[in-house]
Amino acid sequence: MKLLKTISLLLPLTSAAVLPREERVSYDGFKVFRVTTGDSLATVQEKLADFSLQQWNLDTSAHIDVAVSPAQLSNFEALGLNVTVMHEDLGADIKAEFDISAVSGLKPRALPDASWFKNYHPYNDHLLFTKDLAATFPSNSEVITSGTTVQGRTITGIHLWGKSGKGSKPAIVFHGNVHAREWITSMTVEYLTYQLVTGYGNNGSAATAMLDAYDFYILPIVNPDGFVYTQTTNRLWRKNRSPAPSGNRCIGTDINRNWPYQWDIPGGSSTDPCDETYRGKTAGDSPENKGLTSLITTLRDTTGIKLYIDWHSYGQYILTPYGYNCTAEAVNQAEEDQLAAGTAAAIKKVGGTTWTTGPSCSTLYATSGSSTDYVGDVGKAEHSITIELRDTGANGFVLPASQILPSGEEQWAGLKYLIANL
Ligand code: 0X9
Ligand code: ZN
Repeated sequence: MKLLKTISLLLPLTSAAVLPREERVSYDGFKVFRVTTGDSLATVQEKLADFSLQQWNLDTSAHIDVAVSPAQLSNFEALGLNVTVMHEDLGADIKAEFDISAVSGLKPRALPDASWFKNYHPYNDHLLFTKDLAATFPSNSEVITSGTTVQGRTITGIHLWGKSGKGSKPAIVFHGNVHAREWITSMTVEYLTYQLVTGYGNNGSAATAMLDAYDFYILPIVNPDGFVYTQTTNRLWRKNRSPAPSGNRCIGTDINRNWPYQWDIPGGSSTDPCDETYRGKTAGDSPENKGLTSLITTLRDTTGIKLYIDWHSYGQYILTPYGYNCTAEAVNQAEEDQLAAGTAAAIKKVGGTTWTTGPSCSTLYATSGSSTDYVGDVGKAEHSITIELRDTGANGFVLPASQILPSGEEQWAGLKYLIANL
C-alpha cells in the first residue's frame, strides 16, 4: 500500500490541504477495516502496496486499521484478507457522531450540567464550558492559558486548588486533544474536571482529598487549530496546522513528536512534512509545544510536578516512559508498573474494559520528542503517563457520543485509584 502513514497522501485530503477555501472532506461510502497482520504482516503489506489507504494506527504488529475509499472497495475486498469491519460507512458514522451545523451554541450558565457529556461539542462551547466551570468555583479555580497556536488561538484550561490555597501543592497536569481527531480525550478530561469541581467540599469525597493535596492544571484541548479543522473540514486530521515548510505542500506538525527532548532519534518520528508523525523543523518549534513546555518548566521550578497525564485515543493503553528507547527503564519503573496495573484494574471494575500497561516504546512503538519523556525527564514529573482511551478498535477515533459518559466514569475510577496511591 502506498501505506498511508500519512493522511495527506490520500488524494482528496491532499487537495483539500492546499485549496485556498477548503471543502469538507467527505468520507461517504468509505469503509474502515481492521486487517489482521501478526505473522503475515509482510504479506499483508505487499497486498496493500497498490492501494491508497488511510491508516489509523501506527502499531501494525497485530493489525492495521484502514479506511478504504469507495473506488477501491471491490479490489480491496477481493484480496481476501482476514478483516473485521470497524465502519460500514464512515461518512454516515461521522454524521451520526456529531453534526456541527445542528448545534446552536451554548448559553453561558451558572453551572454547566452533566448533560454536556451526552454529546460532542464545537470548540467555542468547550471554551465556554471551562470558563463557566471556573465561574462556579471562584475561590478554588481560575482559567489559565498556555501559549498561542499557529492560528492565534489561546490554549485554554483551568487551574484548581484546595484548602491550602492557589499554587501551594505539587502539580498534577492533564491535557487532551493533542491529536485533533481524538475527540473522546477532551470530553473525558472535562468529565474528570467536572467531578473535581462538583465533588469538592463533600465530606470525605475523593475530589476533596485530591484538591487538598494537589494543584490541578487541566488543558482539555491543546491543539485547538487541529480540533476546529476536524469539525469544519477533515474529521480525521491529527497534527497541528502549521504552514507547509518552504518547498513542501504539506501542513502540520505532530505535537507529540515535537517536544524538545530526544527529538532527533531516528525511527520515532518523521522528517517528512507530509507524514502523520512529522516532528517539525526544529525541536520544540511548534507554538503549541512552546506554550506547553513553558507551563511544564514553570511548574517544575516552583511546586514540582507529581503527575502528568497526556490523554490520547484509541487502544486502551496506560503507557509510562520511555518512548524514545525500548530498553531504557525509568528509575521508578517498578512503581510505575504497579500504579499502571492498579489503575487498569480500577478502570476495568467499572465497565469491564481491558487495558494494556507498560513502558510506551516496548508496549506500543518508538516515539521521539514525545510528551511523557519530556515531562518525565526535563519536567521532572514523578509520574508521567500517556493514556490511550477507548476503544480497542470497534470504532477507533469516531467513537459514538454514547460512550463519553462510560469513558468518563471509568477514567474517574482509575484516577481515584492512581492519585490515592501516588
Ligand atoms: O503516537 C502517539 O503519539 C500516541 N498514539 S496515538 O495513536 N494517540 O497517536 C502514543 C504515544 C505513546 N508513546 C509511545 N508509544 N512511545
Ligand atoms: Zn494521540
